[in-house]
Amino acid sequence: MAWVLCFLLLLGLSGGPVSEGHSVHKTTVDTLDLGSLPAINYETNVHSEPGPIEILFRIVKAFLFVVQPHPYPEDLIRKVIRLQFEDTKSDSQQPEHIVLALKAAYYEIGFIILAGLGLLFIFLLPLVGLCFCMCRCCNNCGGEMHQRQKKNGECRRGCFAASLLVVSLIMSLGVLCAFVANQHLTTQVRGARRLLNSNFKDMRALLTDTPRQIDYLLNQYDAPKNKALLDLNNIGPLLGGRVRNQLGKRVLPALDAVLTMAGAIRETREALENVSASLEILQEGTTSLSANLTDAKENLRNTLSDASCSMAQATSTCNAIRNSLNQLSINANFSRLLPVTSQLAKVNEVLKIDLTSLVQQGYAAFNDTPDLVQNQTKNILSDVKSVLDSIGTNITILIKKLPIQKILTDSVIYLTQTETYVEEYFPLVEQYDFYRWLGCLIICCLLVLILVFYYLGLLCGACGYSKHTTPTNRGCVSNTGGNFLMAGVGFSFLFSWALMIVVVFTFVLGGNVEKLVCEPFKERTIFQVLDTPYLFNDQWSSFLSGRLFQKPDVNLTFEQVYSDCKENKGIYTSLQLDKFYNISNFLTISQYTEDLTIKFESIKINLSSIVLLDEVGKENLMNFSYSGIDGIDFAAYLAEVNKSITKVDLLSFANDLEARAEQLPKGALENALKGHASNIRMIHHQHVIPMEQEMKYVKARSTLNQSIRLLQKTATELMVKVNQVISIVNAAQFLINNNASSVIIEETKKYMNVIIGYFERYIQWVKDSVTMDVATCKPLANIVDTAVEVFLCSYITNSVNTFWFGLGAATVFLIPAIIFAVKLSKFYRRMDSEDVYDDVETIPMKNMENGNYGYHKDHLYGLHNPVMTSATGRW
Ligand SMILES: *[C@@H]1O[C@H](CO)[C@@H](O)[C@H](O)[C@H]1NC(C)=O
Ligand SMILES: *[C@@H]1O[C@H](CO)[C@@H](O)[C@H](O)[C@H]1NC(C)=O
Ligand SMILES: *[C@@H]1O[C@H](CO)[C@@H](O)[C@H](O)[C@H]1NC(C)=O
Ligand SMILES: *[C@@H]1O[C@H](CO)[C@@H](O)[C@H](O)[C@H]1NC(C)=O
Ligand SMILES: *[C@@H]1O[C@H](CO)[C@@H](O)[C@H](O)[C@H]1NC(C)=O
Ligand SMILES: *[C@@H]1O[C@H](CO)[C@@H](O)[C@H](O)[C@H]1NC(C)=O
Ligand SMILES: *[C@@H]1O[C@H](CO)[C@@H](O)[C@H](O)[C@H]1NC(C)=O
Ligand SMILES: *[C@@H]1O[C@H](CO)[C@@H](O)[C@H](O)[C@H]1NC(C)=O
Ligand SMILES: *[C@@H]1O[C@H](CO)[C@@H](O)[C@H](O)[C@H]1NC(C)=O
Ligand SMILES: CC(=O)N[C@H]1CO[C@H](CO)[C@@H](O)[C@@H]1O
Repeated sequence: MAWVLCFLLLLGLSGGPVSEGHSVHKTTVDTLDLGSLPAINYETNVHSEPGPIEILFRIVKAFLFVVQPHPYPEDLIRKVIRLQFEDTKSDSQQPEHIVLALKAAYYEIGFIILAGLGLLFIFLLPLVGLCFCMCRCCNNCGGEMHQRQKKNGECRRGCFAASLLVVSLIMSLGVLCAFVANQHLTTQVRGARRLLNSNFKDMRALLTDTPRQIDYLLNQYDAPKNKALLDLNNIGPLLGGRVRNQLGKRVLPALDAVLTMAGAIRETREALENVSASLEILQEGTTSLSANLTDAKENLRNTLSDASCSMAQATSTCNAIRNSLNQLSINANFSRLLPVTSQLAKVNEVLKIDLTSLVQQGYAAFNDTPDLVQNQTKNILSDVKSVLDSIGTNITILIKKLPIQKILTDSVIYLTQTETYVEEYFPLVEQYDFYRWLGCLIICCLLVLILVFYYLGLLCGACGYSKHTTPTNRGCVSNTGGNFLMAGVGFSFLFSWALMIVVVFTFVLGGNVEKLVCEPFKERTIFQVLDTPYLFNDQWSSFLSGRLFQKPDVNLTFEQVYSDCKENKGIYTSLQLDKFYNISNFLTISQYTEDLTIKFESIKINLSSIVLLDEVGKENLMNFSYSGIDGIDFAAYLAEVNKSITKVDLLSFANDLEARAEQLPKGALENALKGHASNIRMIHHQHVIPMEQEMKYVKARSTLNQSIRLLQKTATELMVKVNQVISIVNAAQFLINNNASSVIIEETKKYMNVIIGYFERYIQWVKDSVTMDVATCKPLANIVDTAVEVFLCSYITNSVNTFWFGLGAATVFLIPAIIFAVKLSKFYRRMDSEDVYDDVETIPMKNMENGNYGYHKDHLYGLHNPVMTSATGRW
């Protein structure tokens, strides 16, 4: 009991902090490896294997069930125990006592009857023996050495011999049974030391390993602490990274927009350049075409002003030609378009500032958030670390304050004392067991002696028997046999009462122990009695907790403790230590959490140093929007590009001209017109075809078209876009400067919860370990099992019960053995006289009732029976 108490103290004080249900980030916390608590290895295996003798045990148990079939009298035993512990106040309880005694007597009726019979045996048998002896001494009761011949003499003799043999055999079995039981107990007692030592070893393991387990629990504090420190050292990536990710949701799109805008600026410049270049090419092409066409037109006009055109047949044709002259001109006049040089110059000015690199700086600054956080939390970190150290120190101090060492030393001393005690007294026990063994052996030997007489008697009687001898002239062997039988009878009378005393004593004792302790222990009903409230102490509802903890109102039952320990649960659970030293109260992390929270809340992170886009960048953007590309006459450009090169197809114009010339009278005019037609065809081939088909021009047109459209698109939303981008950037910057704190607070909380989660996990683990795994109390159950089930029941009670069973059977059968032996000896022993036959062949004469009528004096035969004079001969 003392060491149980030690464990309670030890465990109750080994507390730590406890949590209040923070949201724990499982994934992170699960990486916290706390290892597994080193289990205590117990080696005791309380399991007695009696071997073949088990059959005897069962027979005895069956016999006991017949003797005492009542169920376990819980109420009766409660009342008896209560009486024991109550002050014997008054006589007013006398009737109650009587009722109780009657109930007990009723319960014990089987034992009482058998014990009564045993007592009867004890008192009557010596008395009967005495009477019988005296009776025989007076030559009565078969004491006279005369045998009456009877018709069925042979048959009776055979019957008696057989009966005696059977009875002797039964008795032999009984003796054997007693002998085996006696031997079994001694063997078991010799083997008990190993079981005892194993129990001691387990107890020692429990005592020495429990502090180790608790040390392990405490040392594992390093695991969450190191994990927390690691997280604290990585506060930049962990906390800063989270903050960056959160802010990034708004900051990165802003920077991306600026970057896009920078790209748009470069694109604009390219488009402007494309426009300029293409325009130049096209202008060049059209200018020379225009000049040639103008020349051609002038020449044609000069020709038409010739006199021959005023002739009648030619006038209409000439007029028609003159009217069509206007068509001989370029259609797409690129010289009409305003060039984009000023815009290009402005955009080039804008591009002198590298907006892209400014944006990259913004990205870089923003991505440095973790470093910034790391730099700005340096002081806090050391504070938090010191709090963690302080928690660890506090726990250690708490543990150091525990009187564990002293308690354990005490327990060990107690254990050592007990062990020494056992060491010292076990030889004594063995010695006493040897005396007991010797005593029982002697008792068995008494019976064996009697049996030997009987067996010898039977043997000699059987050997010495001859059909033809008359009782008076039976052989020496036969006579000796008879005497042996009588000797057996004598010893039976001598020893039987002593044997019966042993039997009755062991029967009442062993039987009751079996019925009142062993059986109910096996069925656990005995616990129901032991756990009855107020049984042993009328102030204590629970004796166990009252005794152990002075807190009797806690429902601690023997049964629960025993079965919990048998399942090898922790002592904390088995003894319901939570009712006395609630580990949850010690393991409260909330105070530490508070300190940590304060420290974390004081974290101030100022991200103002992050500049996403400086003023130059913004002005640059604005300058771009002022670049004037929205002033370009896109419609004019598009119109010119869409136009055909010339107003009419020059080839068909030339053909028309030739056809008209044909209508004119043959002459110089016709020839001149035909020459103009071929000149126009040449212009077509020289200029129009290249402009239509040459790559340079085709590309220039398409580039112009494409670039102008792009510029047009850019120009339409230029102001809006630039303003949008600038406002997005400003908003993001504002977020960083002002509202980042809310993000930071939120993320700090999450970060802190992760760290606190480590400790919660640790504490939960400590609690679980303490309730389930620390100081598993199997040895306590083992000790009870060893003491009650093995030593008391299996070893002692079973052996004792088997002993009295065998001995009792043998002793009881002494009575029939005596009767048969006495009867049988008559047939073996040589008689002094015998019935006289008138004729051997005829029926013998009736025996005379008295006198020596019909006797033949032995001297008539010249023989003297020496046994007659001996003491045994008179039995
Ligand atoms: C400029 O001209 C080149 C070559 O024709 C072309 O590949 C490019 O796409 C044009 N750029 C723009 C912005 O129109
Ligand atoms: C083309 O446009 C320019 C400028 O407006 C003008 O001077 C020239 O005469 C035009 N040429 C033609 C053929 O219309
Ligand atoms: C952090 O501090 C170190 C030294 O004080 C400095 O070199 C580094 O530039 C700082 N980083 C940031 C992001 O402020
Ligand atoms: C450690 O214990 C001391 C004294 O009990 C107390 O003042 C201190 O706050 C404790 N530290 C922590 C972190 O709880
Ligand atoms: C103990 O058990 C009894 C009933 O068995 C109950 O009335 C009582 O409240 C229990 N006490 C405690 C402390 O659990
Ligand atoms: C132990 O303490 C915890 C919290 O303090 C409580 O929830 C629990 O019920 C207590 N257990 C007992 C048996 O008092
Ligand atoms: C952040 O620091 C700047 C100077 O670096 C300061 O002007 C500003 O007020 C600070 N912001 C906060 C919220 O402390
Ligand atoms: C913007 O334009 C103004 C006037 O054209 C000029 O003075 C200024 O330097 C430009 N700023 C930037 C950043 O290009
Ligand atoms: C280009 O010319 C086609 C006909 O040749 C006309 O349908 C189209 O509308 C013109 N496009 C523009 C932009 O003038
Ligand atoms: C066909 C034609 O007249 N082509 C002339 C166009 O103008 C250039 C010079 O301006 C002359 O070299 C071509 O012969």
